[in-house]
Amino acid sequence: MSKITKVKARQVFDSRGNPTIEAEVFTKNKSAIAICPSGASTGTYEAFEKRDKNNKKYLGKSVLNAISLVNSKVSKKLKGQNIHHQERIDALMINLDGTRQKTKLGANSILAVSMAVKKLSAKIRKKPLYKTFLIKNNFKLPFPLMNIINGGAHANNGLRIQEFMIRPDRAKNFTDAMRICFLVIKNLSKIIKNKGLSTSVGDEGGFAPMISNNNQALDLIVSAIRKSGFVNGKDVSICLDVAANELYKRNKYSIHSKSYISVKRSIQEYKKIISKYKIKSIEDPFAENDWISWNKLMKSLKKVQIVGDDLYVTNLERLKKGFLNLSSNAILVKLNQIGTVSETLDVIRFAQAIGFQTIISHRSGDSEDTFIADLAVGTNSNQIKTGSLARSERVAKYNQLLRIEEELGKKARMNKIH
Ligand code: 2PG
Ligand code: MG
Repeated sequence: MSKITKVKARQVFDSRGNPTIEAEVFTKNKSAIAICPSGASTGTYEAFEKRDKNNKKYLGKSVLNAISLVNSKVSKKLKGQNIHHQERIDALMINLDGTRQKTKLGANSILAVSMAVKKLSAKIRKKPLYKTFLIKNNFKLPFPLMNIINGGAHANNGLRIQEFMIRPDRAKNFTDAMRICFLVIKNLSKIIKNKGLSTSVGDEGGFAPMISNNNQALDLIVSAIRKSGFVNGKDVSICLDVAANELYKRNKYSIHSKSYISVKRSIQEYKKIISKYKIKSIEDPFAENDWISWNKLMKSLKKVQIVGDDLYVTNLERLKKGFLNLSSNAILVKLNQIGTVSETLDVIRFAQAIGFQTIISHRSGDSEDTFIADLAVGTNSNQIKTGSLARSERVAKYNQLLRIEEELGKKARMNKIH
């Protein structure tokens, strides 16, 4: 039996340059590290991210208090535990914290430890990480959802919608999926440049040109798909993350332009862009507490993937509510929204049992840690959303998926999307 001898945390930096937690878990002869990511457009019901809030140090963003709790309390609690007992270890941390949203220890400390435990267990068993989750064989590669134009809280261009993504729906394998996205992105870059706009990128590696109209962004993507020799809506589909929490005020939304309009009119506008641009997936079309509007949209659309992110925050109770209310048909899964690997797996298991598509996701503040690439394959998740083909913290996840595909060889298959 391999027992945990020590847990150590340290402050490192995420892709936005903000402090975050790296945890290292030790057994007698081995150790593994994991880094917690951080969001910008966070849901109210997400597990708590503990920061020092001391403006004199790192403008309030340091995580030194959380780190010292890991090095003292968490390390003491986990010492002697069997490294392969992930659920027990996660439960010990949940109980040690004792609050609903993990406010005492912080979900950022708990998650970094939880992921490091999972990695060390795989390392000791000499198994690739992706083989240690839910799936034992017949692994499938996820379709990438590449965020190629950034807006909302991830850029400063004034675009209402946060993420304009592409999904290579007819890719034969993951390598092919990457080739297709590569071509569209390179052509998009040329098109943006030719218009005299900037090709600088936002937090998730997508271009962030100074345009503020959703349709302008969609037109650019349609041109790039066409220029690459693909058919929009067939070979490549456009997918959106509206992040509508940020665009909500007193029962009205400013999704489609700066002015706030009713839910009824917002749905009409959604229908227009869906049919004009052949949009196949919309994440967070309405705000996190607006269950009724989600249901209205679900009832008025056919064959569109409706994804709950801030709505569910990878929380089983909220997912159950969404299922009962017919709120969506897919869930975005982010480990740090809930705070442990075990709870994340519970949510994925339930989502798959009720026929939801599962989409594993990065955060806008991310790191070189590629845990989510393995998680996507190890749970047969249909899709992965991890930014564009720019910024190493995004590309690292795609590169890990290419390695996994190569290792699986002939057995590798692409997942199914509705
Ligand atoms: C989202 C995410 C990731 P953030 O809204 O889906 O793209 O953004 O990490 O800022 O919450
Ligand atoms: Mg989102």
